[in-house]
Amino acid sequence: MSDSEEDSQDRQLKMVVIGDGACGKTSLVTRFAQEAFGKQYKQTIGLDFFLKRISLPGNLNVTLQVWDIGGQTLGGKMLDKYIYGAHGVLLVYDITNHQSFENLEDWFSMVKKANEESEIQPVVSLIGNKIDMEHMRTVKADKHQRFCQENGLVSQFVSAKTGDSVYLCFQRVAAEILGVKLNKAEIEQSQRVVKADIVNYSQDAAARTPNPPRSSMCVVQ
Ligand code: G3D
Ligand code: MG
Repeated sequence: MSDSEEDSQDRQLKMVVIGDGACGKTSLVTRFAQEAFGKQYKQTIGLDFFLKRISLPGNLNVTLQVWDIGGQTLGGKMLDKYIYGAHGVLLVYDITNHQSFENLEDWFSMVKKANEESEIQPVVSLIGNKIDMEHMRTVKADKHQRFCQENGLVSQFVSAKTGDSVYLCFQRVAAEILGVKLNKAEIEQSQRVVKADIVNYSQDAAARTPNPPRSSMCVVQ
């Protein structure tokens, strides 16, 4: 069976990456596209998305259709169309840029509005990018966690620069969409660029801890 025939049998999920300019969206999707895990990466010339096949527990393969919104800003005319029908939305901000965090309310409202008439309600994940710049952090982790809890978002921290947790971040959103649980071993494998121990924060622990370690994550259902 050829690759393309195999691909067509996979479940395909639309994932849209949004957030302020310069928060690292293009870096994130480029890093993900280049990860050695999936050989099936194909650049779709002339379109704004690429396809990448990933694996989930239980030998489940899914093809992600990843959309980078490019230079579009809040209020951009085409944005609704990009977001419409997304299964997953990665809401990205830069942990060293407070304004990019403040604008999340508006980005999130846009997601809700764009999907008002859609049958699909996307899984939305809040992505704090640039954790390699922890020393320049201006958005406290507890603010991030609170925003997740208030809005039911999947909380994640990544570095598009080092690759830290990038594959995992897409994998987690896909798993959440399909109702698949990732176990600790799978999370560790996906997070293999991180040398430090992985701390898995429960929602409560994260809420009580003002500054959880940078590799911590919690999934807010
Ligand atoms: P955008 O697509 O959201 O507009 P880009 O953002 O991916 O173009 O990234 C904007 C700038 O942030 C780029 O720097 C890029 O290298 C940097 N960047 C992206 N992700 C990270 C990260 O995780 N860590 C660090 N330290 N920098 C990051 P330049 O200088 O090229 O404009
Ligand atoms: Mg960009």
